[in-house]
Amino acid sequence: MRIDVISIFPAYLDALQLSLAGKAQAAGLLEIAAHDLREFTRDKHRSVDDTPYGGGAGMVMKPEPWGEALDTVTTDEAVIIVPTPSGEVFTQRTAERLSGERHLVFACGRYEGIDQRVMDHAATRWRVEEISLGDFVLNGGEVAALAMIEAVVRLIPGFMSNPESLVEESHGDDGLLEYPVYTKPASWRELDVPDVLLSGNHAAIAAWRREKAVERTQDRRPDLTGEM
Ligand code: 6GU
Repeated sequence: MRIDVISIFPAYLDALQLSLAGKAQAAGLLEIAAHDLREFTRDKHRSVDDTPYGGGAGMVMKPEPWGEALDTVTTDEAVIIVPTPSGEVFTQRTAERLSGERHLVFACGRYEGIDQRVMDHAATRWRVEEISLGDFVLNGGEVAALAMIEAVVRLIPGFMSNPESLVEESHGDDGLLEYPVYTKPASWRELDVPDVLLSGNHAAIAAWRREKAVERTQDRRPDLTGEM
């Protein structure tokens, strides 16, 4: 997979050289490049924003640099992802779908957002998705892009050193949150690991884990259980 990120703060994406994405790049499964939006300006002040038509607070990102940047980095097979709190909500299903793509371009806006014509024009040439991480507001799309990239990249076939760990995790196919996990020592600060996990009875362990996953989901995320 190839991932390009366009931002006025490309240094945010330095974190991708660490950990998961760093390993995937080293293994040749992934190529990530961050681009500075200001490199695509043509005026001497390298300006990327201006006041909103219709008035209101804040600034809006100008269309011209975005047009130039997307024309430069986007290939025919690419999907353009625009992180925005007004997008469709990103879920594990989104991550799974995107992990099968060959090229993702993240267009990270700041301020009050990007001139809508950028997305409208891009949508005439490429697939474009405006995606949100949830119901809260970040100052820009960079941190959201980092989160989405990590969620996608760990699903690329051949990427995880232990792919079994993908089978049983929160937001997996059973729609349940992950059960609680424990490791040694069996007793710590007078708290004991549940006996069943030490029993060696695999059927009993599976049943206990399922019960805890259901309890936890009902308690923390009743919206996932179908009943609100
Ligand atoms: Cl994707 N972007 C921004 N700026 N804020 C957010 C978000 C995205 N998702 C939740 N809040």
